[in-house]
Amino acid sequence: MNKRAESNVTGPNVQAADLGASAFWMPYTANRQFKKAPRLLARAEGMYYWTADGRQLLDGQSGLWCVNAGHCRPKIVEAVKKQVAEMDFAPTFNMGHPIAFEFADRLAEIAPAGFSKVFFTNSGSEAADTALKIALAYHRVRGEGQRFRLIGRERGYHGVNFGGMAVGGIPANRKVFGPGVAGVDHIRHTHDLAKNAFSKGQPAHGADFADDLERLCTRHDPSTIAAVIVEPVAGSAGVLVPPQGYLQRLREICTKHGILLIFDEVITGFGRLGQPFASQRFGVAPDLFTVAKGMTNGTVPMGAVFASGAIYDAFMQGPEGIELFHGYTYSGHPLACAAGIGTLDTYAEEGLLTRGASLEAGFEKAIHALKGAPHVIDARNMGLMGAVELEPRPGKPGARAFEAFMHCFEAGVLVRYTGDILAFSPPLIAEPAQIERIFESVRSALQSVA
Ligand code: PXG
Ligand code: PLP
Repeated sequence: MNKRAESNVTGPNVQAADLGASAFWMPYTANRQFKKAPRLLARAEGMYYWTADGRQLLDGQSGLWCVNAGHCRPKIVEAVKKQVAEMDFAPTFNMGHPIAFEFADRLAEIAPAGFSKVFFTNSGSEAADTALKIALAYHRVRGEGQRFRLIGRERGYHGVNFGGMAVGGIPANRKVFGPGVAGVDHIRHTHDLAKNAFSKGQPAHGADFADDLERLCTRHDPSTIAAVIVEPVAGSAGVLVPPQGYLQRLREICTKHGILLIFDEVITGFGRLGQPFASQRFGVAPDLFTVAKGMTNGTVPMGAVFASGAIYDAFMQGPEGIELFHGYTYSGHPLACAAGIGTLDTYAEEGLLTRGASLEAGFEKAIHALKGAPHVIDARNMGLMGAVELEPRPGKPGARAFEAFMHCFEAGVLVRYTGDILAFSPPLIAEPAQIERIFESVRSALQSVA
């Protein structure tokens, strides 16, 4: 037996008391609270997890918005096994391996028209920083190096690295980390409960929130702005669906001023909204877009930036030599590429990149049936992405959503909570009855929450 298996700290039947002294500094987690009462997942298949103590959990959040094809799908597992035995790692700096070229071409095939180039990263955070750097370098190589400003949006999430954090707009993710990147500003968010509560799909009011970009253009002079980055539907902040006409308006303003529009599709990409990518669902084309998560079905970490041929060509017309001084040791990692190809095969064989469209009506009905349940002040949805917002308990923000999450967990359903918002993103293989079970479990949880 190896050391790990012998140890009762990391073995499958971890006792609650064992984790207090664990070396694992957990990400985005209340470590002291969690380690006192850990919730450990040990196995997964299809729509389900099993906990370390053997209980089955219906996965209402696709792991962490990433396992779009469900867990441990055979094609993906086989592809990774084969690749790890054949070639574990190979560099992509001044060298190459066929599978990286193959995966990039496969991605370009399913991308919206014009997005013919793919730059590989290892996460959504790295994809966000890469996209921002490409935007800056693109303007520079075209002789517009004065465009240095980057614009994000309030309540946006673009990962945790310095660039993505700077353009991100969730206060807790920024406040203790100093002044960050210079030249960043934010447009306002699009959440307007007073006008749009319980919207089904895109809210009717708020296209004019996009005009906030004109305000920043006036403030800074638009010729200094390199790019605007937004999530087509904000995920981490609690599923904020863009108002009708909003993204079109943002596109028009960017085009008018020569500003690049970047869509962060880390959550919305790979079928979450019933189309392969959100830009197709909304009929609005960005200049660059980022992906991660569903790209490899969460199996091996990977992210990417998709660029239009025109952006790539601008670099190829620049000085000879390395066109972009940027890349990660693991850009195009063979295991991630193998997982990605297995993922695209699975998506294609089962029609998963558009399956969300056929499930959307049932998902919408089930989530909006929670209108009138205790504490519910909003329900919103698009594709297989949804959120239920709760009235905070006075003096205890976040307590109600956490308790509802715990009730669902005890009842065998895994959902996500953030602040007083419960978020839902089941795998795209979900059956209608499983979707109904998720929301039934939320209903009964809310009846138990004071
Ligand atoms: N952009 C977007 C739009 C994301 O949703 C990232 C970038 C960063 O990706 P990485 O792979 O670096 O984590 C994300 C990640 C949540 C939650 O609770 C959301 C994310 C990650 C973890 C939790 O909603 N999104
Ligand atoms: N730090 C040091 C000292 C390195 O040598 C490297 C890469 O060579 C990095 C950081 C960046 O690591 P990665 O390419 O995995 O992002």
